[in-house]
Amino acid sequence: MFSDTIQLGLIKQLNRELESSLLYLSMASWVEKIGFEGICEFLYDHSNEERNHMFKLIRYINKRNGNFYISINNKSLETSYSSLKDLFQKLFQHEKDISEEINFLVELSSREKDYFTYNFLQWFIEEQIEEEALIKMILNKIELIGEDKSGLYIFNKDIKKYHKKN
Ligand code: OFO
Repeated sequence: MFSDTIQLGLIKQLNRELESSLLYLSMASWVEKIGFEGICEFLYDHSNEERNHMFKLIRYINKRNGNFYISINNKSLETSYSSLKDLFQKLFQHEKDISEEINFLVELSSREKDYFTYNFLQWFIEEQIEEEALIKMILNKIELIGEDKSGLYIFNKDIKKYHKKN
């Protein structure tokens, strides 16, 4: 049974995925302006991935014959960061928050005995494990490189190999 509680939880999540997509977009744009085209491409690609996550949720709700809405409030996203490290720290925290929200939804679907949704959400669990690990790995590298300009130059080229294709 596709309860209102589950439907509302999924709607909140799809709006969070949209927010994630816009967050990655604003970060990519900031990075583009400071001249790291490799890191910027990574973030632009990831913005599209987040949009696909939103899409998955929308299509699932439709399959269950539910309804959804997109909620765009007037919240403005940060568009400037003090450093790449600052940006990736914020991104890592964001991904950890999203993971908690997905965990909550899994728990909710189990409580509501909605095993279709429980099963559907397993993909998101796997995805969050990967995303947290990926962003943490990038953050670690950036912390290691520090202010070393040649290190950042090489990393900006290397990041291409971390692009995920979903
Ligand atoms: Fe949708 O996975 Fe990141 O936020």
